[in-house]
Amino acid sequence: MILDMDIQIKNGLRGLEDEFGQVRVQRAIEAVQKFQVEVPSWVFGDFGGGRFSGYMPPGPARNLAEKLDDAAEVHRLTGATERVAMHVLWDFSEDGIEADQALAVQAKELAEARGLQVGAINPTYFLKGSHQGSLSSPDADLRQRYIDQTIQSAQIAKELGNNLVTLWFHDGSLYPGQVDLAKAYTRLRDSLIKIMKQVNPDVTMLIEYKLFEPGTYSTVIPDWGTAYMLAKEMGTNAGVLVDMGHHAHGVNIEQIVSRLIAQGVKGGFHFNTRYAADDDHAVAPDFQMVCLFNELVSGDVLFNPDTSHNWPLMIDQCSGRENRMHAILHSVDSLQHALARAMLLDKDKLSKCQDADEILLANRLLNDVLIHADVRPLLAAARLERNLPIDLVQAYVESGYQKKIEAERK
Ligand code: PSV
Repeated sequence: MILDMDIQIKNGLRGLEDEFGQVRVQRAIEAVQKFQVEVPSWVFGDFGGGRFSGYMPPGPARNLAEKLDDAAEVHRLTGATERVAMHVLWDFSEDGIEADQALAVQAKELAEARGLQVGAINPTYFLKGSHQGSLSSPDADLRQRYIDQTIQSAQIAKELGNNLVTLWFHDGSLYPGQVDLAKAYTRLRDSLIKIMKQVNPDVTMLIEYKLFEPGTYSTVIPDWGTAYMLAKEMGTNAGVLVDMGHHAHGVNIEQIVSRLIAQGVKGGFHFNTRYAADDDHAVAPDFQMVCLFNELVSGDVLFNPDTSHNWPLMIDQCSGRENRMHAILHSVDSLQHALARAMLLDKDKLSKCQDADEILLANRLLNDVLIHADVRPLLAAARLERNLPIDLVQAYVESGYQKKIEAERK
């Protein structure tokens, strides 16, 4: 059986080498082995379910220690998810209003004890008392509370994390006239400028935009243009965070990514899959994901030796129906698929087609990697060399971990 598998992998690799060249295949294997992505602490807890019908996929983590147990299991299988992104009021707070520094210190200790690291710190602007918004709220005291929380988040990111803070604002409105759009924007902008002046220069702040939800008429940062304007006001340590599900249908997200890279704007990713809107489903190894990775690879923001150019990559999903562990493992697998494909592309050949205005030849060349290449043998080779399982989800199913957590977390 193993022998058959070995032969299949070798044959598959040979096929890829014949088509794309040995050098490119080897580079793709190395890229897959180097690839790292953060997982969100909230995918492991009870946040995903409960929105509709109160259903929770079995075995949710009941506290941060259990979330980190699950994250460690994911990292054991993938070797690619050492960092865990955390939400200040979900992970470091007793009352859901104030962040507790001691709990943040504990989070780092819990993470390290499991071979993990604290990743991006997310201020939590959307819990109790923030129905009128956070940094755009007309209530000055409330704004100050969130300004303080953001500054504290930056301190946590500097002292305990990876110097990264990611900001998402739920602020918005349901009806025209409900909110003064200009005033809401300036209150947010001025708060962010105030925050940035008090934040250690080592810390990067990435601003997330979202077209809608919970605001259905307006959100205070609906698009990457607004996020970029705000980042510019905040200075060179601020940038834009792209989340798949935060766009209107038909938006060319890879073009946004390529613009940000070309403009030298700091950027980052929240990966998930969007079928309807902000579904927060597991990442699919689809055409769009490969197009995105194609921009990240050609923009040299993944493995740049000058690490300040590299985009932090995070998964942002919370599985409401499917097994959460399967879903996150599937996401890592899908991202590695997309990366491997993007690495196989012959950029020189593509440029020649573009220069010669060979429209369909360029498109077909891209499709050879985007759609037709079977990179499973390449991923298998990359994983086997690092003593990782070939099939991440199957290895989890066979590990017995799910049975164990379901029994322990009844
Ligand atoms: C909002 O939809 C979001 O994408 C933000 O990044 C939040 O931090 C995360 O999901 C969890 O609510």
